[in-house]
Amino acid sequence: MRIVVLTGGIGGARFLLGVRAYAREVGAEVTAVVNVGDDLLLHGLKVCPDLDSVMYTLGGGADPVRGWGRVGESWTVKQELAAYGAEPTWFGLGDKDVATHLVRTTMLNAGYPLHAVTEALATRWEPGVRLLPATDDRLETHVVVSDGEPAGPDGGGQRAIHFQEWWVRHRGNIPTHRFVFVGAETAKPAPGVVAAIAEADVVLIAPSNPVVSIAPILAVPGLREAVTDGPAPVVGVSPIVGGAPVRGMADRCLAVLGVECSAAGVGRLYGGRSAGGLLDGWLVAEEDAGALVPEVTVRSAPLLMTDEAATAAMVRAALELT
Ligand code: GDP
Ligand code: FO1
Ligand code: CA
Repeated sequence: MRIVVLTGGIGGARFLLGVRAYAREVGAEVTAVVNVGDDLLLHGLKVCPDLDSVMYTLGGGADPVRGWGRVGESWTVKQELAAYGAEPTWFGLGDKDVATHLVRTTMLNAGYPLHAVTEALATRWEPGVRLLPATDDRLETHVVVSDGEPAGPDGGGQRAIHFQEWWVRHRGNIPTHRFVFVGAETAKPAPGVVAAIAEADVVLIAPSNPVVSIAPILAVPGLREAVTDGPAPVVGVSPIVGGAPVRGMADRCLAVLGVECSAAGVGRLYGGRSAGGLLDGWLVAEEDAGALVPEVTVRSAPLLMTDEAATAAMVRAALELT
């Protein structure tokens, strides 16, 4: 059996722990297609938060409290950069984490594409899952916000900032108009992505942020079509439980789109595959049983990823929808 998972960072990484546990039980192969929209260049280094969250989590090296970065981290580099007044001071790279970005950036500068660099980094972490970036090309999520100036005839009064600035610096507490996936139009799926989807027995949409984790993956031309026109059933797992994201910023992101923060709201945003959308099946939490998504089979199960066994049970319930 071959399982493809479309995934963001922290939520997706936790889900993948359950997918991997299930896959080990039944002898399945897992490919994770990971969002790169959060990526940024910082102090000359290429940082890929979602790829790193997945790699560190599956490799046993993630900080379980923060969810991002390395466990047992120290912050000397961050403090030294601050002492130089080097901007941005609102985004911190841990010392251990910096080593990952140094190796990645060196390989990228030497001409290796991101998927090859990701594979090389993963040889150390042995995630037990094939990790593929959605694209090797630059694709960054930017956020159009009000700049505090009065709107002019040129439609002024707005500016676009990087997703990390919107989230980490402003915590999303800034008048926000829309999300833009810069570079998406010309991006190509990374080698292996379309083939993995075409050969999959099932495509799972992780309970990741639909707006800034899953949407930028699907914005890569050809990738969405590979999923919607492919042979494999597509089952999504709701990231919203009882009307709230368990953690993270999905509520703020959905509000920007005017989408209700509910399991039904996200299910309808994805839409039914037979109605031009994405999903054949949609797994919601027990408290959200009764959520209706036109043209989609909806079932409920406990959806809190409290531990690997509970998460593997979620995966089993999702696969029962196929
Ligand atoms: P990020 O890239 O680090 O923001 O991580 P993802 O996009 O992969 O996942 C973030 C989302 O995971 C959050 O917005 C939550 O809605 C969701 N999430 C976190 N924990 C849980 C959980 O225990 N159960 C479910 N169903 N969703 C969760
Ligand atoms: N999140 C923060 O809230 N503050 C930080 O300083 C920060 C640094 C950071 C460095 C590397 C990395 O991989 C992730 C980092 N994150 C930080 C998390 C990140 O901003 C977001 O949670 C994700 O991009 C959302 O998926
Ligand atoms: Ca993310």
